[in-house]
Amino acid sequence: MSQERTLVIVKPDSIQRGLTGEIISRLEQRGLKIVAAKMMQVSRDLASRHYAMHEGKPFYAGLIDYIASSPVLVLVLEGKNAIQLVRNTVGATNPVNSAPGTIRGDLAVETGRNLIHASDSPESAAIEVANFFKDAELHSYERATDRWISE
Ligand code: IDP
Ligand code: MG
Repeated sequence: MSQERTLVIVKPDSIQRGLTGEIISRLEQRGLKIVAAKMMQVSRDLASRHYAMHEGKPFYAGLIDYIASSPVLVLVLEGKNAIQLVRNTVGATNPVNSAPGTIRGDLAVETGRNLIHASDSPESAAIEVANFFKDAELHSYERATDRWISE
């Protein structure tokens, strides 16, 4: 499997609860490389593009309110199998079902406040990264540890 890039949003509840460092730390310690990061207030327009696939669902209005309610930290993480690795570290959508050891399984209690977004496929990752970052904001670089993380 080649290198992948995936979009992570550290959602408003994570920032409000002071969990930003804890969450980034878990992803970084997994071995993933941060290739982009910014803090931003998500506009309702950007929120509706990002969550377009959920339009019409009962939770949609609340979801847009939630993601636009307070600043977020948006990251692009890179690594071999990064998309699935991050999803696994994030845990199931409903924290009631998220395994202990996952971000949601350790730090969250319900779906509407589940702390973090992560892309779910190569197709959605490509769209989501482009929704939040310009190409010039994505940094390609080598780390001295890369060969100790991937063979
Ligand atoms: P994911 O974030 O695990 O990929 P999705 O099914 O793509 O989950 O849903 C996107 C986001 O919408 C969830 O992370 C959560 O914030 C919110 N959401 C999904 N289902 C519900 C629900 O039933 N009630 C409240 N919020 C929901
Ligand atoms: Mg999703």
